[in-house]
Amino acid sequence: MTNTPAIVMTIGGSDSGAGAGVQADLKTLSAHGVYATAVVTAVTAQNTRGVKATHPVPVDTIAAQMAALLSDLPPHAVKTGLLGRAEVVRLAARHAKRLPNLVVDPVLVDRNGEVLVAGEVIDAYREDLIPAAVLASPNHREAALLADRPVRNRAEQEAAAKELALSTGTPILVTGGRLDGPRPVDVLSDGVSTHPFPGRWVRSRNVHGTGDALSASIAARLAGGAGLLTAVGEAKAWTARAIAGAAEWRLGRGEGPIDYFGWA
Ligand code: PXL
Repeated sequence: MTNTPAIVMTIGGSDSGAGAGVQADLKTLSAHGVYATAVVTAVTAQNTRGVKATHPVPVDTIAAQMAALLSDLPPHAVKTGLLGRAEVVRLAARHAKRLPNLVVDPVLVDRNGEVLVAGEVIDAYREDLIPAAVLASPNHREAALLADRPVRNRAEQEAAAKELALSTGTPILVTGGRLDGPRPVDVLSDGVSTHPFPGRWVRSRNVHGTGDALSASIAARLAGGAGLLTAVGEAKAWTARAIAGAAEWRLGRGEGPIDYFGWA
C-alpha cells in the first residue's frame, strides 16, 4: 500500500478565465484528491462575459501530449471536454483502449446554446468516441444534436438518452438544466433502464463550468473505484454544493465560476 494518488487525465480547451475547460477540470480533480494531468486541445481567450478568441492547438501537438502522458503517467480515468475538431475526436477514440473509465462530455454548444461544431464532429462523437466511453454526459441541447431529435421536455430528454445509449452502446447522462418542470433533473439511461437524478434550484448567476465540474467529478470517482450510479449521484451532489457556495460571489461581471474547493 502506498498513498500515491490515482491519475485522471483531462483532454479539453484552456479557459483563461479558469471557470470552465481544463482549468475547471484541474481544480475539480484536485479537490477530489486525484492527480490531474491535462491535454490542451485549444486555447480560448475568455472571461466571465464570453469567449473573445479561440486558437486550436495543432493535432500533432495534441497527439504528442497524449503520448507523453500515456507512456509515463497512465490514467485511471479520463475526461474529455472541448475537442472541437473531428480529427481530435477521432484521435481520442484511437487511443481509447488506453483511456480507462472514459467520460465524454461532448462540448457542442456554447453557453448561449449556439452550435459550436460542424456536423462531422457530431458524427465522430456518435460513431467513434462515445461508443468507447463508459459514460457520455451531453446537456439537453447536445443530446438533441447527437440524437438528431428535439429535446424540449423531460419525456424527450429520456427518449434521447435511451436512443443514444442504444445506438452507441454507452450509458448516457442527459443533464436537464432549465429544461422544464420545477426541478432540474438529469437522466441516465443504459438503453434498458432509465434513472432520474433530481436536483434542486440554486439561484446564482455563477454557473460557468458546471458541466465540466460534473463530468470531472464523475471521472475522479470512477478512478477511485466507484460504480457508475454512485459516481453520478455523488458528483451531482458535489457540483450542487459548489454552485451553492459561489452563489453570492462577484468574480467578473458575467457568469462567474463555482466554488471548487468548498471555500464557502
Ligand atoms: O463548459 C464547456 C467548456 C469547455 N471547455 C472550454 C470552455 C467551455 C465553456 O465555455 O470554454 C474551454
